[in-house]
Amino acid sequence: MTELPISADLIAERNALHAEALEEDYAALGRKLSRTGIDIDAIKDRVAGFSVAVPSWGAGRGGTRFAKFPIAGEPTNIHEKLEDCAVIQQLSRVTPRVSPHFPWDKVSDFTALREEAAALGLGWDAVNSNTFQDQVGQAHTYANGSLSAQDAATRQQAVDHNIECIEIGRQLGSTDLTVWVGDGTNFPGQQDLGRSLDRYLEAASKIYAALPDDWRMLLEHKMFEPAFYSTVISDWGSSILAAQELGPKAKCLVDLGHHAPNVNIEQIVARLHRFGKLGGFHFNDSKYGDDDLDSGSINPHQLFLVFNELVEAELNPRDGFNPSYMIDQSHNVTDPIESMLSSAETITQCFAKAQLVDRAALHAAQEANDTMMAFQALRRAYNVDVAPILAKARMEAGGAIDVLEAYRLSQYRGRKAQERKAVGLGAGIV
Ligand code: RM4
Ligand code: MN
Ligand code: MN
Repeated sequence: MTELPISADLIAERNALHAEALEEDYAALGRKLSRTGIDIDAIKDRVAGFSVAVPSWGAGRGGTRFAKFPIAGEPTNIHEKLEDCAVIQQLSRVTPRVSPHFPWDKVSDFTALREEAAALGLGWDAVNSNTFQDQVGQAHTYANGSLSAQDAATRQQAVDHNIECIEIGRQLGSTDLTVWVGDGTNFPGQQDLGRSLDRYLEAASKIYAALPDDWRMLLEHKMFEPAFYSTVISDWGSSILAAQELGPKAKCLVDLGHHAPNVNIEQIVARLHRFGKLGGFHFNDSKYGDDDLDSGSINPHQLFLVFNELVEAELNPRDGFNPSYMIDQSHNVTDPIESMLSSAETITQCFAKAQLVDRAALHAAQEANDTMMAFQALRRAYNVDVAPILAKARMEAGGAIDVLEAYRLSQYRGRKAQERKAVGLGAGIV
C-alpha cells in the first residue's frame, strides 16, 4: 500500500486528545439508550458496516452556469481526485468507494487505475455515463438528445458509449451502470412526447442487453434541466415503467434533488421498494431544484425519513433489495473534501437514527391508529444526538474522532496548492 495522504501520527495524536471525552459521551449515551432497551454497541456495529460512495466529480469545485470559483490545490484529473477521495476515506472510514464518470475520468490503463485506487484504500462504485455533453471529435451531437434522439446514428453512439462504460467498469471491478440522460425539450411541439420515450426504451434495451449477469443498470430520473419543458425520464413513474420494461437488472436511482419542491421522497422510496425496483441513491440536498447542496444541510429530517423507509424495507425485503448509496453534490463555495466529510457524517447520522426507532412501538401505534405515538416513535429517534456512536466507530476503524479538525491541521490543501497545477476559470460542473 502506498502511503496514505494524511499522517497516521497526526490522527493518533488528535484522537488521543479527544478519546477521554468521547468515552464519557459514549458511556452516557449508552446508559440513556439502554433505558429503552437499545444496546449502543449493536448500533455502533451497524454504523461500522455502513458506507456511502463519493463521486469523482465532486472532488473538484463545482459551479453554476454563471461561474466557477476554483480553489488552489483542487484536483484536475482522476489521479488527483483519487488522492482527495483517499483523504475523505482515511479520516471518515465510511467512504471506501469512488464512483467514476466517463469520459471525464478516462485513462489509458484501467487495470493500473484500479491498482492505484486499491493502494489508496479505495474501491469502485457505479460507473456513470455522460451523453449530456458533446466531446471534442465526437461524430454526432447530443444537442437534440442522446438515447432518445431522432437520429438513429446519435442513439447508437450513446448506446456504444454506455457499453464502453460497462467495459471500463468491468476492469475497475464495478457492478452498476448509472444512466442519467438530459434528453428532453424546451418547447411544446419540439418532439413527440410518446415517440421520444419509445426511442429511449429501444436504445436503453441495447445497453441492458450488454450488461454482465451480476450487473445492474440504475436509471436516474430528473424533473428538469437541461431541458425545461419536458424531460424523457422526468420522474419516478417514468423511471419505474422503463425499469420494468427493461427487465430485472434495471432499477431506479433516486437523486434527492431531482424532484419538484416538497415532493414526498420517502414515499417514492417506499413505492419503488414495494415493486422491487429501488436501486440506489444520490445523496444531496436542495432548496429549489437540482441544487446539489450538502446532504442534510437544508432538510436533515427528510434524509432521516428516507433512512427510516430503508429500515422498513429491510424488514420487508423484496426481490434483490440492495440499494447503492452515493453522494452526488456540487461544492461551489466550500473545500469539496470538507463538504464530503461533513456530508458523509450527516448521512451516517441519519442511518444511525433510523436504527434507533422503536419499531415495535411504531408498528403498534400504527395498528392502533395512535397518530401522536406513531409520530413520537420517529421523533424520539430523530432527536438523539448519535455523534458519539459515529465518532467511536470511526476511531475504532482508524479514522479521526474530529474529521474536520484533523483535515485542517494536516494542511493537505495547502500542500496540494504547491504541487498541483492551477485550475482554469469557467462555468459548469467540471
Ligand atoms: C446530473 C445527475 C447525474 C450526474 C450529473 C453530473 O444532474 O445528478 O447523476 O451524473 O448531474
Ligand atoms: Mn445524480
Ligand atoms: Mn443532479
